[in-house]
Amino acid sequence: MINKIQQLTLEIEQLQLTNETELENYRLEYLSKKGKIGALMDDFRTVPNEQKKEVGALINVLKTKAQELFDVAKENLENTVDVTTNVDYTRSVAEHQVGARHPLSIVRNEILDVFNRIGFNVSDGPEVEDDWHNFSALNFPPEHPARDMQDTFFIKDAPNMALRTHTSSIQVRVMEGGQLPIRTISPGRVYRNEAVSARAHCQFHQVEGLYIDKGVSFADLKQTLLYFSKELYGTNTKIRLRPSYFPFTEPSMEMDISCPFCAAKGCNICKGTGWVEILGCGMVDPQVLDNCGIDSKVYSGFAFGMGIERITMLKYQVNDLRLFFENDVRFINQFKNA
Ligand code: 2NM
Repeated sequence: MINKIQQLTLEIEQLQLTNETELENYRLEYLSKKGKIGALMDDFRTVPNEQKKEVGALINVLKTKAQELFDVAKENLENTVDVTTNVDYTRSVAEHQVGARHPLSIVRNEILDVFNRIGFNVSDGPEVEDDWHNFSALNFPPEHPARDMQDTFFIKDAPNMALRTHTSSIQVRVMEGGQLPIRTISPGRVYRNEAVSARAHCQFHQVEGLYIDKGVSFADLKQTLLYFSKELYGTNTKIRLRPSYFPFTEPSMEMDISCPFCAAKGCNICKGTGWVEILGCGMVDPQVLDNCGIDSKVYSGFAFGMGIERITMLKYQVNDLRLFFENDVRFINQFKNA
């Protein structure tokens, strides 16, 4: 009898109860009334009286142990997630909802990328500028209309200071720095005193470029801008230069690209002409070089400037400038995958 009890104890200690079926079989085989431990109770009746105390105690220890094994296994099973159910535990967590980049930033980065690939660095400067860097060094005569209160935001109590009207002011600082040659791109926000409408705003963004070295020619200007246009609008893009005027360049030009929307056949975006204007450019006026401490007898250069809003409106067919400055997420989120 004692042997049998020890035998059963060993037996249950070796069992593995790792699922519902094993657990239930264990319960039936050992714990139920007709199970192996229950059968011991029947045998117990035949145990001689003088041994009953000892054997009874052993049976009780076994019973407790068997019940404990069952309870622990059951608890473990209940706390274990059943990996056979229909849940994919290898799936990645829900994607974090991030915002979209502003369309002006997307286009600015594209422009910077194109020029970065041909050796231009990026330069930056203050948005509040003095008269010299924004106007005088750039050859704006004292009576130029841009110097008028009507066109420029001057700083109250500091009449020599204004919000920059173009990022050329950055390039004056680069030129004054005297590190030649110069190949730089200057992106930034600029300000003009204009009534806000769908087509005009008191703030907008520019990218200006400047290349100064010995022997920089008009041919360099044309090829650089042709490369830029093809990179941004596709390899079939053509460019056209029209004479224009800026105080800081001579000669000065406005550049059109063949309309990227209708392959220059004529549509409502190019107003039937097949061309759309995207930037102004020219050879830096020798006087501007000299103003900035660069010897115009030794060095020459070209410069260009464009409004990022204009390029972005063309690219994404945005028809109201004000959308860029309202930061309405319904507008911005449309550029999530751009
Ligand atoms: C434009 C058009 C033509 C320009 C000139 C300069 C500088 F600093 F070299 F004088 N920077 N950017 C320039 C020339 C800008 O924007 C329509």
